[in-house]
Amino acid sequence: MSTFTEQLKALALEQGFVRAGVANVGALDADAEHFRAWLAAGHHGSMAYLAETAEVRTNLAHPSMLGSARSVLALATAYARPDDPDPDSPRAFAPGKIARYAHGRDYHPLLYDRTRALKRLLREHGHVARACVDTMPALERAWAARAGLGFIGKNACLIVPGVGSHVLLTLIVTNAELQPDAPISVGCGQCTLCLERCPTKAFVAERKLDARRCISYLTIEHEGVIEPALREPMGPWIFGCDVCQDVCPYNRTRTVDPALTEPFAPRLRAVELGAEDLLRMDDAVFERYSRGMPMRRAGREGMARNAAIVLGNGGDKRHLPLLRERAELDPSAVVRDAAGWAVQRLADRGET
Ligand code: B12
Ligand code: SF4
Ligand code: SF4
Repeated sequence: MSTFTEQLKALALEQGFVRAGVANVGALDADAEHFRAWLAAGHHGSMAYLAETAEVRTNLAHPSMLGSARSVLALATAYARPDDPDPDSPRAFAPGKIARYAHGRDYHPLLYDRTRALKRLLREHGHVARACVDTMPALERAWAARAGLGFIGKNACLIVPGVGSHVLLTLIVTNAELQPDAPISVGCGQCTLCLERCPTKAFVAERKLDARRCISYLTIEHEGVIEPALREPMGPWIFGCDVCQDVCPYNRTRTVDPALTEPFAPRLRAVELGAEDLLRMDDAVFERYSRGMPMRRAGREGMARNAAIVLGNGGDKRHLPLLRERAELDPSAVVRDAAGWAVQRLADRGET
């Protein structure tokens, strides 16, 4: 006879999660300290919501999460696809790169759907349950590590042995008393590849990221002008960045059934439309392009800004007429600034 915890985990795998683990919701002491120091150093940049909800993030039994919480079920969803464009090919996109997790549909509804049956089972047994899918205030990586789902790599990502770090996390917080798993003890060893290869040198220490320098933050979360010194290192990234994960040896040995990652199959608009198309889009076209896609978060202005920088970095002078036009006529001062920078950069490089 399997225990209730085992039944829940088996159901999680049936729903499409690749791993499930359980932790008790006792205080996250070391992680909470790390998190507070990270906030105090200002590494969160303009993501003020992280500081505003700091207390809840490390305490799932906080009244604004689930006052009666006893356990958390941590779940991993794999998203890397065999048909993802080759990250090493400069022409993978035309031109410009979008992080793997964003090639397909917005993942939030998918992850919520995958939690439904689990919450139902918990409720049928008289428990209450709340799902956290990225947007709820919980320190998801730290809880997942405590639940033995994987370990935190030097790149700050949760790495699931056998699967890698290309996973999205989901938590189900419940008042059920579930059987906790032990955290796992493997780690990065002597490897430092991610720290060395980060294009913007965003890691201030192992597992400590200054988000203000991270391309993912700059291209997705940051509104307004991007600091000029960080534009060139952004290279081809239009939305998000995968460098510190794509160099990781743990992502070269993964064995995930492609059927599980089917919802993340690249959509044509994500792989066929590139920086040039994005820079041309007006609000109405962007609204259609980004419908149901993660790119919507950056907005037309953010995506056009990123696209202009990528075209400047691309070195192809055929983009000069478009960049000059946007530098003059784009309704956004942020995009005009980025396009003007790109024109100057192409002129300075003197390439064709
Ligand atoms: C804000 C945020 C960002 C910010 C800041 C990222 C960061 N490293 O802090 C930005 C925009 C830069 C970002 C980027 C990305 N993100 Co993000 N992000 C979040 C979010 C909403 C909050 C993260 C947070 O609280 N950061 C604060 C830092 C301090 O906490 P943390 O990174 O979670 O680290 C904890 C543990 O690693 C541990 N820890 C780390 N170092 C140390 C050291 C010591 C000594 C100790 C004790 C503990 C410890 O404790 C930390 C908390 O204190 C979470 C969702 C969530 N609700 O948690 C997603 C999340 C972390 N992001 C995710 C993803 C997929 C990404 C990207 C890969 C997207 C992309 N391709 O562009 C990149 C990866 C960049 C990177 N290397 O971290 C996934 C991560 C999945 C995974 N396998 O780890 C999450 C969990 C979303 C999800 N639901 O799946 N993200
Ligand atoms: S996502 Fe890119 S920019 Fe951010 S830390 Fe990783 S390699 Fe650096
Ligand atoms: S690249 Fe190396 S150091 Fe970085 S997370 Fe992977 S194993 Fe750890």
